[in-house]
Amino acid sequence: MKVFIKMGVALMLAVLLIAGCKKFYDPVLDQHVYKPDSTGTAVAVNKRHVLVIGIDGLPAAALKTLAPPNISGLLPNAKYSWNVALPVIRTEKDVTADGSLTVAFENASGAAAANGSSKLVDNNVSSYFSCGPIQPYLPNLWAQQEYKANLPVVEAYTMTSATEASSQNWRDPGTWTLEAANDVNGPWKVLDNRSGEIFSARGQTKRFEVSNTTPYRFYRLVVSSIVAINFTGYLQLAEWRLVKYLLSSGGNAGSWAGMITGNDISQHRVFDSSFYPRPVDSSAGTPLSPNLSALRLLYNYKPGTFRTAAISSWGNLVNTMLKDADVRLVTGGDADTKDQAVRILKTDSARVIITQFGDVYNKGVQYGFSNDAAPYAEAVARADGYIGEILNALKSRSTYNDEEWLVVITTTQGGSGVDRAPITPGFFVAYNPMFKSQDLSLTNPAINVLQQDLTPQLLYWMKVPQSAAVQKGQLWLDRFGIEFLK
Ligand SMILES: [Ca+2]
Repeated sequence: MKVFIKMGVALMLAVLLIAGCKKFYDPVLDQHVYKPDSTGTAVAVNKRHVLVIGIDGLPAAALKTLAPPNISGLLPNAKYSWNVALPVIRTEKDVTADGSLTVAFENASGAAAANGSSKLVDNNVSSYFSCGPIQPYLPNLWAQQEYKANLPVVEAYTMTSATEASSQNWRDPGTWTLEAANDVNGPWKVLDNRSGEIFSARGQTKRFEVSNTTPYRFYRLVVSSIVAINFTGYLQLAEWRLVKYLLSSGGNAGSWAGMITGNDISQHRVFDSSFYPRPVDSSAGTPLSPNLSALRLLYNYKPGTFRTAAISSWGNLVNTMLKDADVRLVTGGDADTKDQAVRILKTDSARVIITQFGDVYNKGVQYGFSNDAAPYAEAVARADGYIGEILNALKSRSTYNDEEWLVVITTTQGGSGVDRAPITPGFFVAYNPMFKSQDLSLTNPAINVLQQDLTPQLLYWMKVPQSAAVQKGQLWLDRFGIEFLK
């Protein structure tokens, strides 16, 4: 009996294995079809193609509510996700210069004097503010920064002791609070409370992190004593600086860099449309490593094998991020991008085509990234119409029936994706007529699709090996044989 059960199990496993293999080697989806050439020798005919359509600034929520016919029409034959998380990186910005300083007690010679209050925020640790005698102002001796626009969420601050040597540390602040308010008359919220602080050196910078998630108009450093016990002569301080943190996806540029490099922003570090990776708050950028590019990998794999095209009105995207494309078209706008994509599909032999549309994002910035705003919804519908025209051009190719196209439609992000602006999930739709419709976030185990997954899917489809440099994106199209095909 046991033997029969074992045989039965083995048979079932064999059937499953054969079923899996059959699909994995499905000739319809195989890359090479062998056809005889003029001498009768069988040669491989490469059928695989990829079309990427990126619509900047279209969050999944807006797409789902609007349900434009062309993108939605792909879903019955698509692997898709409505939950494409956007990689963000935490950076910081010194916002001291954005505020205007006032002090409770000015230097006797005025704010602009050698030791006036302007020296407290001049970003020079060698210059210092000095005032005194401070006795009448204690314990409410304060310096205040006011922000009239772009109210910052201050989450850290620094203080630098004065360089003046003769008084040693007697005149350094020893006990203070950092307080915040939206009205100069209060109420003031205490963000940080320090006592018994000692600056052990002249010109020493101390940094303090505070727990704050609220933007405030006023930030106030309230000094209640200086280091010298019972010494109420002079206060001296070289710098007081306010810092906010940024959660940045790098905006559209960071998103595209993620898609094309297969890396997240912590690696590619592209924060703006220069497409130069950079340390934050530094203009000293150097070009992105050329090896961090799906197009470069295609180009290097077998020169001449993969003709590629990049089409967008965003000049820097085409000429920097997508510079390895054989055909680079900087268009006059989205309508032109659509026309050029249609033309390329009809007349060119490009096997990987990447297009970008920017109007949806532009309308989002102007009216909000929601279909409640008519101009935004109209822009989404217009982009969807362009996609319809491009797909029609694709399907009317004379060679279409002998080709295998992976069509990817995706987005950058909802919201600007910079600073603390809300960043909402994007979508990723990978279409081929043979695909079984699947919401990837609902598979078991669920696939957490990321923007940088574009590169591994693209290279896999074109049968080009991944490189070590392109490593953060996850490959999931290779699960074809088991569950992905119709
Ligand atoms: Ca200074």
